[in-house]
Amino acid sequence: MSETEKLEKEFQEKIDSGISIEPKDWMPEMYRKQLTRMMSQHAHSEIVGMLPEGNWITRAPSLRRKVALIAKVQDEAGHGLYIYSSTETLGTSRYELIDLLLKGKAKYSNIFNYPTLNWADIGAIGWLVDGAAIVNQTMLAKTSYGPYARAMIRICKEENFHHKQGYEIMADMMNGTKEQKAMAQDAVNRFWWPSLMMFGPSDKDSPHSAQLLKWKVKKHGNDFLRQRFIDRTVPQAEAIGIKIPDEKLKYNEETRSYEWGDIDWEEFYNVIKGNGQCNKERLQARIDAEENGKWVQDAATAYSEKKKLKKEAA
Ligand code: BYC
Repeated sequence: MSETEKLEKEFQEKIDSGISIEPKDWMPEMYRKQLTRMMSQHAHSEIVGMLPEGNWITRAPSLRRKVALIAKVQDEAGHGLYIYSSTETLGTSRYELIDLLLKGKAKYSNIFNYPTLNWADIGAIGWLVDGAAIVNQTMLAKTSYGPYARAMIRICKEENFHHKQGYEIMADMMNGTKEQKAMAQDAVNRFWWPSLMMFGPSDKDSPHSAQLLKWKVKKHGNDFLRQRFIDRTVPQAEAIGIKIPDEKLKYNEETRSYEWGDIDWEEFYNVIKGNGQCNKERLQARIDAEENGKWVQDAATAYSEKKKLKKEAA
């Protein structure tokens, strides 16, 4: 057995016995690479995810809703920063990762390439998108890489607030006028299927799942988590009178789980390749933010360099 094979064997044994992998531990280059890919995509999703919701801060229907939305958007920025920091422990700086995003070479969640057309969309995002994120991230809070798992624990707590405020918006609208009910239903009609796509392709079409499951980066496959989300969400929809836009949706008494329809995978791949409704707009917003904020970065760098020189001269 070669030295690398021995290290790989010990690494897998550590994972199998539930010991966390920490930044200074030996790890296969592929583990590092896969985690960097997945975590940076996640960090980018948090940052890009601020855009569709940030759009509605000035138009929130009450002060209470405005405060909650500002806090939520701010939380997403924090999530992005935790995850960029955790990704840096694998050896790639956030500047390199952000550069790839701005050059259109990095992925982020499909869901943020859909427009937010009215206030009900903010409710639907909190309820469905954060709901899907919680199902996925509760699993990731037990992932094998320590810094990612620890970031997820805090993030999940905050996502729970987001989910509740989203569901409350939907419940209030479903208790409102005929027009408000129609708006809430329309938002769910548009966001339901893209939310199911957030879990990624079906296991049989997921190139990364098998290895990530072996390394316990993922604790469950994409299909299992998607089903868990559906089983949790459908009763919530029924409780407030929302109809899930799926003619095939049916409760199966034997499996105690819902049967459901077909995802339009062509739409999914089209969106993640950059051809969704808002991909160009989202990327341009991040490029503008980077360019407009550059003077702040330059000023902070100049200040720290001046301070360093002063210290050296003293
Ligand atoms: N969107 O082999 P697969 C949030 C890509 S933010 C875009 O299954 P994997 C929130 C995938 O990257 C939520 N691309 O991959 C924020 C791969 O492409 P590459 C973000 C997707 O990694 C603000 C290819 O398809 N959460 O909650 O095993 C406000 C094949 O896929 C997507 C995370 O990022 C997608 N949905 O599994 C509110 C969680 N799905 O890299 C809320 C962390 C797949 O080969 N990530 N692709 O070019 C994960 O759990 C996993 O990476 C995924 C995909 C389940 C997403």
